[in-house]
Amino acid sequence: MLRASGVDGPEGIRTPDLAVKSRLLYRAELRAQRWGGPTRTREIKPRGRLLYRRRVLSPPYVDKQGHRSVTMRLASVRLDEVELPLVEPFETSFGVEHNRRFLLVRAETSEGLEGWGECAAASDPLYSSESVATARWMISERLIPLLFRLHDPTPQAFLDGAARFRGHPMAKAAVELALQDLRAREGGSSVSKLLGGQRKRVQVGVSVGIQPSVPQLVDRVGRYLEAGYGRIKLKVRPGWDARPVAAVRRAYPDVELWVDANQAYPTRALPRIRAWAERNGVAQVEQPFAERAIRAHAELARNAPFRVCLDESIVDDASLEDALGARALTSLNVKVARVGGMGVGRALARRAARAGVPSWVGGMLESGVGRAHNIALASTAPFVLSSDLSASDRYYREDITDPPFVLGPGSTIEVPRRPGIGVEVDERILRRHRRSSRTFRR
Ligand code: OSB
Ligand code: MG
Repeated sequence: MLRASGVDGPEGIRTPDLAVKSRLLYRAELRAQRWGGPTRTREIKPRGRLLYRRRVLSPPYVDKQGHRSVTMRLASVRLDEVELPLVEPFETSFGVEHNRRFLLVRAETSEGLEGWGECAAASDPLYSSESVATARWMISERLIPLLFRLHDPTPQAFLDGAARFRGHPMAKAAVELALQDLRAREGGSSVSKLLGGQRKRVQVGVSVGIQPSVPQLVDRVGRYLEAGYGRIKLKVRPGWDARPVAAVRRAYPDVELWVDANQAYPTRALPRIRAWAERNGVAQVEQPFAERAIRAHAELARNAPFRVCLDESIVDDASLEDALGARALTSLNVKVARVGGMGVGRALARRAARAGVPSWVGGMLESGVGRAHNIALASTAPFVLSSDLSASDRYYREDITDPPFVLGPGSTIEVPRRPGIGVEVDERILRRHRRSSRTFRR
């Protein structure tokens, strides 16, 4: 695979020292300062275009699958901020969301092919430290300029270049996903196929937010079961655990029940969690303790009759190695957003599988764009447990992609087979929900 070359240094990008900073990066910053204003829709006019036109196309290369292909030429990248109303509020231990605000990345090649990626960061840094605002800055001020500097912007070349910037995995993932979609469309295959996905349908479940009352929760779960979901994940927190979990178990004796606390418990709550989870036949307890509390998770997992799943704790391969070494997880939630891309997500799931730990794909209430990527990932071999990927109508009355994802037989969702992510963004619907848009050109 070709890596960044030519004007770039061996590590893919020059140091952001003013003296050696590339003209492009510097210009992008100047432009961003000049245009500012997150709420206005504006086009950034191409400047200094001649300089880049003179660059020659690189020779064809042969990718891993053996397809001959020509280096992708990125013409523009659009960054949209969208606000979609949820069908109902989603409450977790860290807060309640009524509308989901998120970023969309649309990369376009000079041939007019487009690739879409979604950024899972929410308005506030509650799930992790990223937010829409930090991701917007990272993408527009660092990642897009980096992208335009790459000689051949494959997903891997992009991630290699972006690796020198610490953190910001959700911002990085959004761009990488757009490149994955683009690369798949260019080769006329689906993202699933490109990743080596074998499944035609993926096994899914539904994540149920904290409800105003226990009867309302039981009713909500009942309607999801009627709709055909075969696995229920309840959001829990101190004060919303033993009672609601017992009520759901009593009402639905056979349902596969998982719980997710999003780090809400102090480690001293361990015996109580173990007791109510065991008593109610909970199959999996997800991230009850803080991200760094590896030992507490290991303690909970020891001889437990349920799986202990890590979500927030696993952010890269080092954190996975440490957690595996400590036996702190018996299930892995893989979110491309949290780990900084599809490539990393797959690698983590494979590593976990080698250690005998099953994986599944987690969700962040994504729109159809992010969900399509997640479904493609879930179609690959190491993902063996049901994923948090529900039908479009569980999240949004009106999604921005077409066709909608629907729940099929046996609590499954069909993996799109068409090129790329396999669904199209409806620009008319998108415009209705768009709060800002900026287009960057090389
Ligand atoms: O921890 O899985 C989580 C949503 C927002 C933030 C964190 C989480 C979630 C979900 C949503 O559970 C699952 C879905 O997208 O269906
Ligand atoms: Mg979780």
